[in-house]
Amino acid sequence: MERTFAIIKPDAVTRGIAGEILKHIQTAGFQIAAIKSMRLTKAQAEGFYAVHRARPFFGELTEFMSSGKIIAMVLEADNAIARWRDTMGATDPAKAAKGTIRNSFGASIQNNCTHGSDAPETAAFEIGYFFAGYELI
Ligand code: 3AN
Repeated sequence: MERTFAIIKPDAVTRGIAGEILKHIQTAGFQIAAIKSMRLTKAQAEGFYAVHRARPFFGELTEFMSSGKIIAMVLEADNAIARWRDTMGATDPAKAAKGTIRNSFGASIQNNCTHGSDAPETAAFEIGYFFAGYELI
């Protein structure tokens, strides 16, 4: 069993489609090992996306991620990191495969409904950024 970190982003929560995305997650065979709803401050969003600090969209991205509530999750499955990225689809919803979350619900590269860790090291950092050890028992 592998763990990955996932977010239902503010665009999806605001549109009231978090339930549909959770259903998609469960149908795809993930166990939800931990889940919480919260609103990030700008500084917390900047810390989370620190690897993207030099990118031109960093300000816009962290504004967006702190613009409303998110749902943060730890997902568990065999090969969870790659499987969750396949379930989400490509970053750009227009390029995401049919049936993926981003293709079904995403509006733009920024407003693409979900986040997923891209490697074991990022999963470890991201899970630790959002969840304490006692929340993951
Ligand atoms: P992914 O989330 O698919 O791993 P990354 O890591 O390249 O994609 O980008 C992180 C987040 O930054 C994306 N989920 C998206 O919201 C945002 N993003 C990526 N590229 C752009 C862009 N060109 N313009 C605006 N936002 C972007």
